[in-house]
Amino acid sequence: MKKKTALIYGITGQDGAYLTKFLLTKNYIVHGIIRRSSSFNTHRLDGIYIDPHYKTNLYLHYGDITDSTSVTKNILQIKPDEIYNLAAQSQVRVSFDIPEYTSNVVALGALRILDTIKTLKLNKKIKFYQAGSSEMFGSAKPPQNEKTLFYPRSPYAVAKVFSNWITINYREAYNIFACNGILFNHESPLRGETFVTKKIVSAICKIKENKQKKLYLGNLYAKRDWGHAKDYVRAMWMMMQQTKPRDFVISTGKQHTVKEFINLTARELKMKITWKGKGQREKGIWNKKEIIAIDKKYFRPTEVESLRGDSRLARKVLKWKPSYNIKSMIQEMINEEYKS
Ligand code: NAP
Ligand code: F7E
Repeated sequence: MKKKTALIYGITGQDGAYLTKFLLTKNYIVHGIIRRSSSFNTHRLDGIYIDPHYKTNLYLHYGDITDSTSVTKNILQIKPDEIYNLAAQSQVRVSFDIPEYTSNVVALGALRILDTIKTLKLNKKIKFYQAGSSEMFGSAKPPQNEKTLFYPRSPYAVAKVFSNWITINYREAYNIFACNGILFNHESPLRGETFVTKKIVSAICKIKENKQKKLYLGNLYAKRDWGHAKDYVRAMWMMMQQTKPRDFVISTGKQHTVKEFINLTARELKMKITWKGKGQREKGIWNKKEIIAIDKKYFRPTEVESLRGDSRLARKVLKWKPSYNIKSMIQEMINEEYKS
């Protein structure tokens, strides 16, 4: 049987790396777009990438989703069966500092790919996956599902709402197999260092080993529905194997505060943190030392307070369910932290 070809935008990110690994095990030929950078940005693909002088099913190409000519050229040359658009300036806090750039990548990036599929008349050939986000729900009350109205609370989330709707519009207007995965937060050892779970696990491990003194955080009371990236990329692929394109929420259905995540991490490390003070004076104490403090620079101008997904549709139609829970995910993140 002819091998399927996938093209991944955002291949160097957390999800890109897990999806690449997953698709290679499914016997795909995988192409990924990387950005030119003055320092290496492909470390997550270490151990997966093979020099194309040898036998490999993974190929990397330079490009940028803000650059239409490269989008058109790469899609025309590769003519993949499936495109996964995972490219994003994905840091919500940073999107308040660089809103225009964030919108260009996140909102218009999706449009550039979709319009290329349409213009090149590849709508019968290419299936398109758009990385939607629970951030689009913003202030909407949990549990959030496919029918919940969006109320985005950051430039990042507003841009994701555009990419969500432009995907639906191109699906309806041009008969493209295009679907949105509305994924809740998902984490892993490959998570970017500035996201709260990775920042917490990494810091608490270092504090225990006396390699770091203190961890500074923002809002400890935001609630998130945290799953594992490995489970979530499998869901992306499952959506693309359907006969009809449809949008799906992917979530665990369980919710924890940032503070609970800290306590769970500490418990796995056999550390007991006690908490003192309130608001910006709240502190976490371990071994009589103040190891956690609040820094207001990590607060957002508008916060998303409470996310908990209802993924019953995906569980029913895709037969998807997560294999990790928060405890096993934290354990894996801790184990990998000690290996690095
Ligand atoms: P990530 O680790 O931040 O990776 C983002 C990827 O996008 C990187 O490969 C990055 O390349 C690439 N990228 C950024 N700007 C680009 C541009 N102008 N042109 C081409 N590529 C560009 O994000 P992730 O956690 O893997 O998430 C994957 C996608 O899912 C993102 O769209 C994110 O917004 C969305 N999402 C994530 C979560 C989550 O909890 N992780 C939940 C819902 C939705 P460099 O390596 O060169 O920077
Ligand atoms: O923040 C709070 C912060 O940056 C989670 C992205 O992948 O998931 C991610 O967005 C919560 C927020 O993720 C710190 O205020 C407290 O309430 O890990 P995060 P996020 O903003 O939920 C969604 C689904 C995406 O789509 C995004 O691309 O934790 N928080 N103190 C902190 N957050 C950070 N980053 N750093 C802190 O010091």
